[in-house]
Amino acid sequence: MKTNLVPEQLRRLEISGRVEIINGHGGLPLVKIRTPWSTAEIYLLGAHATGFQKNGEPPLIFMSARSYFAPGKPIRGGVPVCFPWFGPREGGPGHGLVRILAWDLAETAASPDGRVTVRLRLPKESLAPEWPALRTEFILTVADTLTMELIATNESSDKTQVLENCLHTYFQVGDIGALSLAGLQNAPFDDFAFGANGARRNGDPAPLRITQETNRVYPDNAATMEIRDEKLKRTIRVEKFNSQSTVVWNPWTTQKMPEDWGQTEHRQMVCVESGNVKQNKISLAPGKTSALKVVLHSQNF
Ligand code: TA6
Repeated sequence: MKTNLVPEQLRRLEISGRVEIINGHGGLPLVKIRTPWSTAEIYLLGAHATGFQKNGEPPLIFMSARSYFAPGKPIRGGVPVCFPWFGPREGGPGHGLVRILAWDLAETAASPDGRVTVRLRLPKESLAPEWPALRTEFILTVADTLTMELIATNESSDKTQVLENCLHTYFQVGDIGALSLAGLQNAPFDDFAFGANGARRNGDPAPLRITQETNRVYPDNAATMEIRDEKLKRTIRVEKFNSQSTVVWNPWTTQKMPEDWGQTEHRQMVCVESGNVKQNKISLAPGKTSALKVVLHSQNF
């Protein structure tokens, strides 16, 4: 008897030619999506998108070759969903709980033009008791762009919940030395590289180039970012909604990294992360909803 069958309650959400559900790395349930423009994939563990690629283009999303794929462990690369906190926390996993929890696949849909939407829901009370009655969903819409939405509703009757959210996207690049990042010129940022402990710095007038360990949180910033890759000859546009924080990160060779990271992988990636973190954290009143949305576009040149 094959033991690695996909459970029936998942199989029934498959859509012929559009949505297939398989056991991915580590035997973890993986939703594979195909559209007329692109392919994508997302693990139920952490609602973690691990791939998006437009037909005829290199992958847009970076994945570490050394990533774990195991319950309770974070996937390295892709789009970590950071929630209900961002960054380190005494006694808790980095970047919150939801990235190491199993989400339910709530719905799949394909529109007549071929666009695919996949909705994942965090099992009820997964974040209790500290964050009770927080209905949390992640929606992935795949077409010639990739749209990701993290939606949290405070269903508590009387408790305001203080939250951070962030879609921590790892982008695949030709070489880190061939990049320039536009959209944050002159924007002040908090510097967390080389132990700078969040020192506030003035922004650079020119588009950002990554030439060393870079770990910057740009507060009060809703700007669209553009990643220009002179090696892959493409521009990636990171458009965001309901996000006041942008984080730019590359560990270079100096940030101490865990064993799920390859020594030279910093050359092929940059993180441009969109959310509401640190001074932009959210106070979600009873009955209110936060809806963080990121749309990824790419264009060859
Ligand atoms: O967003 C930048 C950052 O906070 C870095 O400090 C680095 O730790 C990165 O996130 C990766 O975090 P992770 O928990 O995925 O190892």
